[in-house]
Amino acid sequence: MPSVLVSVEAGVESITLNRPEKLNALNPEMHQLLRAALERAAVEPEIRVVVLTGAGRGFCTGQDLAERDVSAGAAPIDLSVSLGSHYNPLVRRLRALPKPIICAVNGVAAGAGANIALACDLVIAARSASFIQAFSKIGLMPDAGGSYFLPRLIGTARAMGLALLAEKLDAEQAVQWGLIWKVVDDQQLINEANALALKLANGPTKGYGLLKKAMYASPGNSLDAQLDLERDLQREAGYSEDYREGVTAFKEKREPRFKGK
Ligand code: LHQ
Repeated sequence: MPSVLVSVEAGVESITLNRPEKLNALNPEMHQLLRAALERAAVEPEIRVVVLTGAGRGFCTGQDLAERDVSAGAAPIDLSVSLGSHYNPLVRRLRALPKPIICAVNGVAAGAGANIALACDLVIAARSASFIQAFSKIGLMPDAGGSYFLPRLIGTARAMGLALLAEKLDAEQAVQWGLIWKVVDDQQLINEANALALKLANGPTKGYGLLKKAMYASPGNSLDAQLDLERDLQREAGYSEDYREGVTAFKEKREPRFKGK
């Protein structure tokens, strides 16, 4: 079985990390397959939403630690190499994808695995899932965007607590803190993720891409800059077929039939 499973149906690309016996810890092959699936989602118009999840009892526990030779005689490892070649491009790809990405966190999300989830647009989690900024347990600091996402999502006090203590944050608490969108019963996770995905797959894809740009530019912008950006992006949205359809449907008192263009 491939270590990342990919399927496309009804406008939804489903990506499943598939190394359950290692809680989907990431190795170079998985990075390559994951990135290829996301590149495909970026270019294929029939894909209008992505769902990312994990097989088994874990979502993803970050870097595969078994791959690192840290024995006394081994040469020091330059971790910036794998961040530069794998993790940073992955997080950038997730954020810049002009289509919504739902992360269905099926179990523990640790280290870079937690932060890959946070890089997605809509995070829903099974009630038994948890998030661990595990880095400090192995002498590292949050990466894969963690030091960016956490303070912005939950504030510096909570971000520092999670990063320093590396304690498990359960899914319920993650929702209460505003780290993720929703928690659902374990058996409902995939149904719920697919229902959200289908809804988004029939939505105004182009508009979704534009709103992602605006939302993710916001933390680094002044109000003035953000207003200018909204003006420019809304111009683009206003030129879309889906805007015409949306307004027409409103006037005709019916549901819109968006084409994603
Ligand atoms: C694993 C892993 C794993 C290998 C579970 N690797 N095998 C990015 C790029 C560049 C440089 C460095 O850093 C990074 C960022 C990172 O992501 S660093 C890695 C951060 N992740 C961690 O430190 C998490 C390590 N895992 C854990 O602490 C535990 O597995 C948790 C607390 C997540 C779950 O504990 P349990 O439920 O007790 O499961 P387990 O520990 O028994 O794991 C099950 C198996 O999965 C086990 O294998 P085994 O052959 O003994 O059954 C683990 O060794 C394996 N596994 N995570 N990251």
